[in-house]
This record gives sequence, structure tokens and C-alpha cells, in this order.
Amino acid sequence: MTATQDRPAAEIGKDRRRKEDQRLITGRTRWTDNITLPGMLHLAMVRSPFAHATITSIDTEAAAASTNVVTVLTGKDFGEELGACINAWPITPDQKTPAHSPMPADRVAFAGEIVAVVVARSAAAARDAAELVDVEYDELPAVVGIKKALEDQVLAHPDLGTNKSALWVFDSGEAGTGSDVEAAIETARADGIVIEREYRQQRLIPAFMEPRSVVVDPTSEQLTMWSATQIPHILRFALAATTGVPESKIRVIAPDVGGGFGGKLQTTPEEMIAWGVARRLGKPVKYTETRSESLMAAHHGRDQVQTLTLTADKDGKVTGLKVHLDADLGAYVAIVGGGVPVLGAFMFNAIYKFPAYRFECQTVLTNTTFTDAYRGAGRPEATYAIERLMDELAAEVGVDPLEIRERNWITHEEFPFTTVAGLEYDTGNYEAATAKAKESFGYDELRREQAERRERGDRVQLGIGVSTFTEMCGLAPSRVLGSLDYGAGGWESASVRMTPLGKVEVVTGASAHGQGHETAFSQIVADRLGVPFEDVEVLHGDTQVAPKGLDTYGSRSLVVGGEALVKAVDKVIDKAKVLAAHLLEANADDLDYADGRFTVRGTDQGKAIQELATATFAGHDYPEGMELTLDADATYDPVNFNYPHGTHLCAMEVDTETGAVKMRKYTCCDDIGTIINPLIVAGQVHGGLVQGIAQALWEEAVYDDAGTLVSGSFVDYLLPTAADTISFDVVHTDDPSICTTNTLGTKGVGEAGTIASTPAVVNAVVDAVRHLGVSDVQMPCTPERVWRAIHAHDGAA
Ligand code: MCN
Repeated sequence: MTATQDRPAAEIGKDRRRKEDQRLITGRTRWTDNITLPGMLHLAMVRSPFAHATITSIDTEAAAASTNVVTVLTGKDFGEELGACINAWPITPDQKTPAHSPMPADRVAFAGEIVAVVVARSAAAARDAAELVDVEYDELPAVVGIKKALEDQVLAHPDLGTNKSALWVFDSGEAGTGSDVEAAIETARADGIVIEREYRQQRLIPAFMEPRSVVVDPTSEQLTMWSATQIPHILRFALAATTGVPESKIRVIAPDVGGGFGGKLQTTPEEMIAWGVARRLGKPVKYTETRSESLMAAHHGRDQVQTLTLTADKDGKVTGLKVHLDADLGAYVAIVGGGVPVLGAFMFNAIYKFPAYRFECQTVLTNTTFTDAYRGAGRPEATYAIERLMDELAAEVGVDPLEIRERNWITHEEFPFTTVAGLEYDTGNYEAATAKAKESFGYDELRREQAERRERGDRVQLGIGVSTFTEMCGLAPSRVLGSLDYGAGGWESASVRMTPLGKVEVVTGASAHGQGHETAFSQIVADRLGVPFEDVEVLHGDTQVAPKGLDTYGSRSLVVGGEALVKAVDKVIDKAKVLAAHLLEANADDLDYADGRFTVRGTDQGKAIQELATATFAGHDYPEGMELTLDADATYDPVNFNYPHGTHLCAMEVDTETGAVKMRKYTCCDDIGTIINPLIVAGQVHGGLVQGIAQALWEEAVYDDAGTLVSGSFVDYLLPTAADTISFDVVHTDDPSICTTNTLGTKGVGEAGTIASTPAVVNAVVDAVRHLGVSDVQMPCTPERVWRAIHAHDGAA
């Protein structure tokens, strides 16, 4: 490694405004829907209004005869031609996985499933004609909700014979990572504390700003798909694998993408249909969903029921945790559908030293939109459960919630620490993060105010919510993912090319959709290579430009993709050193590299990296055997996950007469190691917090018994705006020297806020009214639910 790590970082840690924002906020960008190609046709989808029905006939005549309509195609018209949607890699060998056609010909399994596509010369003509497609259905009984699904009375897919898709189990006794949880329960029942609870993770909708959109151009030998996707590389793989077209003939481009939050981590039926229509007609096509379609048919997240048993001794030292999870997959097993709760399995023990742990997850199929990753994917659900339980334990023991956590957490001297779930946490200092959060929050003062309000019997009570967290992010070590039967690995790639004039082109396989990689990655290269920030151009999101990669999710881009970048830069420097030594007639060992310049130690003789780039372009004078041009590729596959952590504190005011809640203060102290760009990190934390708080207080996707989504618009699905939240107090601790998974000492941040905030808020709401006999409020904590919880025992509710 030649880069001078001792040089003071000029760019890393700087509040750089995002390069990409100029074009994004002035509308000078190419969203997929802005793309117009000569002769392009437009698609509208005809979707089933029924959750479960047999398609008896489809009359397309009136629609096909409409002005500007080119054709109307159904599942029957396509036959096998459309390929199949990529289903999940099974989480157990005997997983029940229903066949998932992008456009079924005979039976629909959720409301919103596509039964026909109208192809027209304008989007308006396609939408109007879609109304004229006459589909006759024979309605079948629909199964909605986990409880009903488990009964197996009504089947989401009758051919499977059950709604139970897979049962995945981890037991620390069997795995040899801990002791037997049943024995811990027995002991605690005899002489200790047993806390049994059931928590519900309501279904959420990712609700990204830019609805999904896809354009396919089949007019040249190489088929091109533009898609508002998080995963251009995985999408190209899926298209090739399911349709037989070689990857070399497929180019997938994710232009600027307006958010995803896990919701665009999918190879969608809409993409497959657009692909099929374009190939069949030989013309470019475009499909952009409406907001209603997006809420109804883009995948949903969460939707679990958690049945939990926590055992402890009388001092509140946890002795075991048993988790049974029922997870609603919806109608199909989506790309990481079953993998989401399994990811959560490793996080229920969170920052704690639990001696015994058992986790069972039963995934079920229902006649609802399929579920998959939503910001945090498995980890927010697990964190919610354990952080709610720790508060219940504190109440039982009669100590402060922070005290109970301290009695159980891994102390900083104990790292590296192998958890009861089998992960090796390389780094963490929960004491430091908690102390800093406490101070910044004014914990003791707020506790005093809370006591005063209780004493006075104020109508508005104050609650203080605590939540600590860690997460396995930086997805991830490919070998570990392989051992969990995930289909894809977790490596990432980067290329660094110096242009003849000494500028730098960086190619990354990560695919940003709002995270600001162009800016943060430029900062890394500027520092490491010693070139001006403005001279670095970051290219991504196009399989032709960036052919290798595994895209963006699981807070992996910086800790995996950023490290690949560091490796590529270092290779460029090594290569340049050989040329510098040649041109300076010096021994390579006598050269120092700093601020983009090689100097012969002890002299003022030197060469700038830019001069060397130009010299390789000219090619007039270079050492024998050197490969011309200053460029290098690198991949990085970490050996472990990456473990950011933090302590979040929330103060909520609760009106005990109306049940209305109001946030008063929110402080989070996250340890994310070295911060590349504090401004970007603040944005990531703020956005993440709002999404987690929204789960606690506002958002819920609701189906009626027939399987109709009744929260199918933003009138019913309460997506918060900035005006609904307060100004957050965001602080950090870090100890990069002991973060072992990358040389920058960074930890991921993209999901941190979402993971920790939901339990912090609910703990605060419960804490405000615990003295009134409340020990739980189901999410979202609407005024009605809070009011009912307060009056649960007095007959008023
Ligand atoms: N960063 C930094 N210093 C750190 C950690 C991160 O400067 N110590 C910067 C990174 O350079 C990057 C950003 O913060 O610009 C996020 O980095 P990272 O934690 O690596 O997360 P990813 O880039 O892999 O993004 C994925 C993550 C996930 S999983 C979801 S979900 C999510 C999120 O990012 N969806 C988002 N943030 C989002 N932000 C926007 N605007 N839109 C989404 O859909």
C-alpha cells in the first residue's frame, strides 16, 4: 500500500454539498420517465381488483379498437415467453414457493396483480383503453392476515395445499453458541423473571418519491432497459437467467433514481412485461406506474407477529430469549422475501450477552401484495422486539431502562465478541455512545420533569424512550451469505482511471438512488489519490459503464464499495510509482507520495500524478513491461459484516385525555466509524429517523377481509412530511481504529436511523403512561390506540 495514510485528511470529514443535487433539484436529470425514444410505445397495466380469483375470460376487443392503441396482450398471449419473476432463494430446502408469472393467465393471487397490458401510442391512450378491457373473474376465497393464513382453512395457492411456506429455526443449544433456552425458561419460572409478549410489526409501504418506471429499447442488437431500480446488475442477471438472452446482449441502466428504501430491490413483473412487449413488437416501450399502482403493487415491508419470551434473574440479568416469528410473505416469495426475517434472526440479541437463544420463523403466504425488504429489512423488527422487552424488564425489576441495558450489554473491553446468534462483533463501545446521548439529551433533567408531572397528575405526561441498537450491515461476506443459502454474494467492485489530462474517472458497482455516492466517493478518491475533489467523476448504475457489481442495499456501498475503491486507488498509485521512478531516474523505494505528487526523498525532484497520467497517454518513455494508462480495477469481499451501533433517546408528551402524542426531543448518538461526509450522513440519519418514527406513529398498510388495500392513497397511508417532525439532535462517537472490516474505519449509516427510532418512540409513549397501567401500545400509536390503552381497565374503552 503506497497511499500516505498519515497525511491529514483534506476531504474525508468535509461537509461537501452533494454534486448530484444541482441536476436533481433543477430538473436537469434523466428520470426514467423522462426518456423518450423514437417510435416509443406506452404501456398501461390491467390489474385485478380481486385478491383471489380465477380469470374466466378477457375481452380485449374494445380496448384494442380504441384510438392510438396498438395491441392488448394477456397472459395467454404470452405463454412461456415472459419468463418468470425471480423468486426468493429458498430459506429451507422444503420451502413452498408458488410459481410467479409476471402476468398469470388463469388465476390471480392478490389485488393489483397484472392480467393484461395495453400498448398504445401515448400513455393517456393506454390508460383510457385499459378501462375498456373486460375481464371476467370467478372470485375465490381470499386469505388475509397471518392468523388466518396459519389456520390453513383458506389457501392463498390451493395447489400448494398449505399457506405455510417455510419454518426456519436457529437454536443456540444446537448450534453450540449458547445454552438451552427451554432450561433457562424453566429456571426463571421457578426463581426469576419471565416476560412474555406478542408484538406486531404492521405492514408498511416503502413509498419512494419516484414511482417505478421502465423503458425498454429492443431496436439494436443489444437490448437496453432503463429502470428506476436499486439493482441494475442483479436485474440484468435475472433477465438473462429467466429469458435466455445472454448477458452480453443486455444493458441495464438505472439513471437517477428517486429513492427506493429497499422497495426497488426487486425484479418486477412490470419490468418483465415491458421487456416481453418490447421484444415481441420490436419497438421501444415505456411503463410508469401511477401512485395508486405503486402503493398497491410495489412490494410492501415488515408484517410480522413476534411471540417472545425473555427470561432473567431477579437482578434483571437476561438468561434467555425465545422468539417465534410469523412473517407474512404476501402472495409470492419475493427476491429476499424469506431472507428478511432470517436476517432479523441474527439481531434479536442486539448489543447484549444472552446465554441462550432460540429463534423460529414461520413464513406464510396470503392473498396480499408480496413483501420484501424495507429499510433495515429484518433488523428494525428484531431491534423493536428486544428494545421493547428490555423496557418491560426494567419496569419489572424497578430500575431505569438505561440501567437494565448496562447490566446486559457487551462491555467495550469484551470485543471482539461472538454473539449467541453466532456473529462476531468486531467493534463497539456502547458505554461511550450512551453517555454521549444521555448528556446531549439532558436525560436526568427530563427524568426530573417527568417525575414532577407525574407528581402533579398533569393531563399531559412526559415519557422517555430508550433504544440501543447494533446492526449487521455492509452486506456482506459472500461466503457467509452462501452459507445462509442467499443466491447472491456481497462483494463489490471499483475501477479508477486517470484520463490523459490528469482527471479521474471512478466506476463503482454500487448503484445510488439518493445516497450521494458521487460526492462521498469523490471525497475518498480526492483524499487518497491527492487530487482535487472537482477532478473526480463517479460513474455508476449502467451495466455497460460499470459491468461488475452487486448494487446498493443493506448499507453496503461505503463499507464494501468504498473499500474496493480504496484498493483500486492504491493500485493506481503503485502503478504510477513505477513510472515516476523511471522518469525521475530514482529508486522506487526512495519515493514518497503525498498530495498527488511523488518526490525523491530528500530532494525537491518530483512528478505529479497528473503529469504521470499524461506521460502514459503519450507513451514516449516508460519502463519495460509497464502496462500503459493509469488505471486499475479492484473487488472487495469482506470477511465479516459491519456493526454500527448507537443509543437513541426520545421524549414524548402524551395527552392522557385524548391519547394524542407529540414529540418533544429526539437525540441519537450513532457510532458509524469514520464519517466521509457529515452533511450526507446527517441527511441519512434524518431520513432514517423519520421512517422509523413513522412506523411508530403513523404508517400502516391495511387490508380488508376480502384482500382489498384500504390504505391505497396518501390520504389513508400517513406518510409524514418535514412539518410533522421536530429538529433532531444528532451526535456521533467513533473508534475507527478497531473497525476491522475496511481500512477507512467506516461503518454503514443508511439504515441506522430507521432501526433504532421505532422502539425509542414507542418506549417513550408507553413510559409516559406506564403509571396508568399501560405496558404496551400497538403500532402505529394513534391517539385512539393510546386512549384505549389508558382506559383498557376502567371500562371506558
Ligand atoms: N456515509 C458516510 N460516512 C459513513 C457512512 C456513510 O459519509 N460513515 C455516506 C456514504 O458515502 C453514502 C451514504 O452515507 O453516500 C450512505 O451510505 P451507506 O451506509 O453505505 O448506505 P448505502 O449507500 O449502501 O445505501 C443503502 C441504504 C439503504 S439499505 C436504504 S434502505 C436507504 C438508504 O441507504 N435508502 C435510501 N438511504 C437512502 N437515502 C435515500 N435518499 N433514498 C433511499 O432510497
